[in-house]
Amino acid sequence: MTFSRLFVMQLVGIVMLFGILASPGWAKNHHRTFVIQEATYTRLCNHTKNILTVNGLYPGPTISARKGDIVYVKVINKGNKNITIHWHGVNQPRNPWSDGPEYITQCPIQPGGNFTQRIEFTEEEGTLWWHAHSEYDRATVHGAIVIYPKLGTSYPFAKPHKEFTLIIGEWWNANITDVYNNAIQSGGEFQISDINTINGQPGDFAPCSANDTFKVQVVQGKRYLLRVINSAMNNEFFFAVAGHNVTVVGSDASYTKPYVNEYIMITPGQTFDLLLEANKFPNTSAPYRYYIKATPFFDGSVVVPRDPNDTVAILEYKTKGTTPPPVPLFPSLPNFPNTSAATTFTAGLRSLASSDHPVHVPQTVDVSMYITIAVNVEQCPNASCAGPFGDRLAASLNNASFSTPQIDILDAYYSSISGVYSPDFPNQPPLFYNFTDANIPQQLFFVDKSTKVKVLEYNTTVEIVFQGTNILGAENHPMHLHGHSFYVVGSGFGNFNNQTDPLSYNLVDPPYENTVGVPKNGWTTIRFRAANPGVWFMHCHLDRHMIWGMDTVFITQNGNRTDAKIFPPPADKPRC
Ligand SMILES: *[C@@H]1O[C@H](CO)[C@@H](O)[C@H](O)[C@H]1NC(C)=O
Ligand SMILES: *[C@@H]1O[C@H](CO)[C@@H](O)[C@H](O)[C@H]1NC(C)=O
Ligand SMILES: *[C@@H]1O[C@H](CO)[C@@H](O)[C@H](O)[C@H]1NC(C)=O
Ligand SMILES: *[C@@H]1O[C@H](CO)[C@@H](O)[C@H](O)[C@H]1NC(C)=O
Ligand SMILES: *[C@@H]1O[C@H](CO)[C@@H](O)[C@H](O)[C@H]1NC(C)=O
Ligand SMILES: *[C@@H]1O[C@H](CO)[C@@H](O)[C@H](O)[C@H]1NC(C)=O
Ligand SMILES: *[C@@H]1O[C@H](CO)[C@@H](O)[C@H](O)[C@H]1NC(C)=O
Ligand SMILES: *[C@@H]1O[C@H](CO)[C@@H](O)[C@H](O)[C@H]1NC(C)=O
Ligand SMILES: *[C@@H]1O[C@H](CO)[C@@H](O)[C@H](O)[C@H]1NC(C)=O
Ligand SMILES: *[C@@H]1O[C@H](CO)[C@@H](O)[C@H](O)[C@H]1NC(C)=O
Ligand SMILES: *[C@@H]1O[C@H](CO)[C@@H](O)[C@H](O)[C@H]1NC(C)=O
Ligand SMILES: CC(=O)N[C@H]1CO[C@H](CO)[C@@H](O)[C@@H]1O
Ligand SMILES: [Cu+2]
Repeated sequence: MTFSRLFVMQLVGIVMLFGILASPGWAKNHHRTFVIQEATYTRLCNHTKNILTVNGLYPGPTISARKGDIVYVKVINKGNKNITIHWHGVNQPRNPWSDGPEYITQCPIQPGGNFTQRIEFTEEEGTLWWHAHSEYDRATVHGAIVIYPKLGTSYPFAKPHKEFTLIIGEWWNANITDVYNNAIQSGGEFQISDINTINGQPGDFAPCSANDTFKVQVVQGKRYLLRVINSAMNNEFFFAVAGHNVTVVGSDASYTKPYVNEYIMITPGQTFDLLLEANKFPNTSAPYRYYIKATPFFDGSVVVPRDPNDTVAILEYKTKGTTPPPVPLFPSLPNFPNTSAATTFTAGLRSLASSDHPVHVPQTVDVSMYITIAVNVEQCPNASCAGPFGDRLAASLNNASFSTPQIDILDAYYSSISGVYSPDFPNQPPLFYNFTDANIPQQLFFVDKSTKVKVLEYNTTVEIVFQGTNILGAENHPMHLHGHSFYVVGSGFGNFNNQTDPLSYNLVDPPYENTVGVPKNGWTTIRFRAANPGVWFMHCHLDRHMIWGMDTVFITQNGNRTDAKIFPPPADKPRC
């Protein structure tokens, strides 16, 4: 028996292969079924345990489509708990109903229930992913989304010989529902994962994983596309392939200018499309196997519990004739706290900005927001919680710590149900001080819960300056916006200076992303046009920060034209 000895991994391979082979025959609109169910896995050699899955697969099935397609996914909950599914990075124009975050755009699908979600790929092209958006379920309930160019169009780079999807994840030996419930009940930290994985496998240094370590098999002289997804709950990663540079050609399903690197840094929620030239064999003095390695990046100013384990896959040249000795070679990756290595990589990303793939960067701003990001505490009666000072861990945006309501905000908005949320999320923090100071006064640590949303008029342009703070420790926060990608026009360290920092904005070819890392004790500016009417969650993609309240919601109102209004709700929308 081996670590998650997954006969199902082979199934995933077959499904993916079938997807690619079958691609010319796809209907423009197609249907998939996702059955939420527990499946039994053997892990760490000897133990078997159940995990929640889609269709018994871990990672779950890949959704393949072309730009312009609509995929209907019937999600049937045969598990024993509430669940929702989110299509991460898909804009879902006018259709927040299918977006998925629990109690934001829908009530959960209860055990025995089902819900058919409509996923329309309008501007996305490249790699995205789907995942559960309820409690801590996405730890095991996630999979890839691959969006190919429309028929008759092609990649803006030479067609790769073959493609591979690499999903980086975190594995818990524990029951995920227990991990979630324990943290919620105690008010303290979440139990950390036991090991990090690539396509469900930690790699051949972990006990019993050797035979199942994921292999990328290549042929000398060919070019490959690696679709890399970070599905981890809390870990950001440096990622590299030994002996080979990678060329970034896409991020978050948007093409980039080709960008050659020895490594990448990828936050939870992000995806990168990488070209790899298999140019190292034959050369009998060179090894024919190279390690693909992801190592956690963490530069926090205070020590928080984290899973430090590296995870590996293998790049293997298919040999002809004599087989050279298998001498695996490791990539050299930046050390875990290397902020400048992370920043250097991120700062080099540029949109392709070609005539076929143009950018539409808002040059003027209608709504300007300055949003501070913080990890906080919430007062706990009798100091009986497991967080700092006996209080409950919390997190906030502009000092508002988001509390998830009992019925979904979309329903409350659409049906004018009052008392569910308040439309007063502020455009700036209640107090200005040195946000990155080493000694922030303790009274600023505390926050209260509320459900504040920001209402936007249709078609307004929005600029958000995210400001990292040093409350209870600074770190890189991957901020994710539903319903839109945004242009990342600037980033820097320290307090944002509203006089000088805008002078450095890139309004020509900034990267177009759905998740951006706001650097430790630094700031990041994004711009987008609010032309997607609906209710859209915005949150840190470190799951425990999201759960602690590092979130808000944008409600974009309908426009005047009939094609600028939210679709009517689907009849099978889950009820609370
Ligand atoms: C698996 O079980 C066998 C016998 O029960 C034991 O000797 C071995 O150490 C176990 N291996 C691991 C990795 O736990
Ligand atoms: C986790 O434990 C709960 C009971 O505490 C159980 O109902 C559930 O099936 C378990 N989940 C998995 C995936 O094993
Ligand atoms: C989906 O839910 C509807 C309404 O409860 C029910 O009639 C139908 O049988 C369910 N379908 C499946 C496949 O579970
Ligand atoms: C790996 O496979 C080899 C050959 O099939 C087998 O002898 C060995 O026991 C396997 N190792 C593990 C950890 O499953
Ligand atoms: C990778 O790129 C760097 C800088 O562009 C270069 O110095 C290095 O030789 C390249 N490495 C390989 C293996 O091509
Ligand atoms: C073969 O590989 C070795 C080790 O990577 C390298 O030093 C040598 O230059 C390579 N030779 C050729 C012809 O590429
Ligand atoms: C803010 O605090 C940081 C860290 O203590 C310090 O380096 C910086 O000079 C301070 N900035 C201002 C404007 O006081
Ligand atoms: C949105 O605003 C832009 C710029 O003001 C304008 O060109 C465009 O027509 C507007 N779109 C809609 C749908 O109103
Ligand atoms: C610029 O920042 C200062 C604080 O540094 C603040 O008082 C002022 O209101 C800001 N101006 C604008 C236009 O946001
Ligand atoms: C909708 O029409 C009204 C009345 O003509 C106008 O005042 C308003 O600005 C329009 N709203 C948008 C978002 O275009
Ligand atoms: C499942 O969802 C329903 C509907 O929102 C809710 O009433 C119920 O409390 C949820 N169950 C759990 C265990 O959270
Ligand atoms: C399987 C494995 O190697 N797990 C390691 C992950 O990291 C922790 C902390 O260093 C180790 O204790 C585990 O052994
Ligand atoms: Cu965060």
